[in-house]
Amino acid sequence: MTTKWQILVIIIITLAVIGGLAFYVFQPQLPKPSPTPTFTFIPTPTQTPTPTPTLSPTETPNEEARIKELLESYVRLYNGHSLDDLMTCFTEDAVVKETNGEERVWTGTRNIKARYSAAFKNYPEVRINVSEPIVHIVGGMAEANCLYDWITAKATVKGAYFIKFIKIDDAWRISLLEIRTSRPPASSNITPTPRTFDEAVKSLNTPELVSAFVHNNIHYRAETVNEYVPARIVFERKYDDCNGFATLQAYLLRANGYDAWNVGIAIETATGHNVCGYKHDGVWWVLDVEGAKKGPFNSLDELGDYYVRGGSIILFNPLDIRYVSNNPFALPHTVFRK
Ligand SMILES: [Ca+2]
Repeated sequence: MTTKWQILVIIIITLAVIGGLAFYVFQPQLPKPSPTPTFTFIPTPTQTPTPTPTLSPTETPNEEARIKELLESYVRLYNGHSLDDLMTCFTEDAVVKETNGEERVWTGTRNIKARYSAAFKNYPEVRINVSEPIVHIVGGMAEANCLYDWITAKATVKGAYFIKFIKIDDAWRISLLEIRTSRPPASSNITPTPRTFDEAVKSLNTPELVSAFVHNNIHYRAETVNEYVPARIVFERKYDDCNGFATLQAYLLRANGYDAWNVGIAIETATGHNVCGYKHDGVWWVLDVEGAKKGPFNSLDELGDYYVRGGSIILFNPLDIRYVSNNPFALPHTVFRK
């Protein structure tokens, strides 16, 4: 005999089962949790020693690397005050030149040794730092620009080296070491930092200002194709190779009344070079890559011979370089020397 209560309980249970089934069937599809990623421990492979490449006598190591090694040796020997070994970095007839205000020159290793000997005696703790070398190889010759710090117990002097190298008996040697100590431009204690090309043309109105600005703001970058670009592009992209440095510096000077040119020396050959050359008080001066000032030269021939003896000399008016060209001879130019 079933009571009312029993019927009620059966109904409740039945409803609960139906409700449960319905929920199971129609439950919202929740995204399945993604499985916890498992981390596999990968053991570090055992280091197999890289075999040192050995060069057969016919192979030549990268010349740029060899020049940088020579620079490193120079710094190490200088800092060790190893006078005799330091002299082996130079050619017998090398020249060391200080172009800090008045120019001072030491020619030949005997005089150069005396110079370094005096420096080591006067500053027993002196050492140097050399950084950011930019090497430019031209056949059996090479050039490098780099920054240096000359550090003594009392002060650090900052400056730049311009170095020329020649190869003797398959070894690179320093034939010229030009030491340029940073100092404020004569006309102003602060180098203007123009934001636009037009501002640059107005504010960079002396060779000293152009040199300082270029040294601090434009970087050397080698090119695989010989590309001449307008001065404005060099200014805006902040890099170029020698012809871009020549165009920008000559443009800034010419726009401020200087007789300034992009001087191409032996540019039809692989050993060609471009500099900004300007005539002032009857002599020629050069602003080279990174603003390095050189000179004076008594004539344009002498200037050209400094880089490539007897090489051709082509003059480009920097204001006439108005488009990008891979063929300099398609740009307006004057042949000064064939
Ligand atoms: Ca270029």
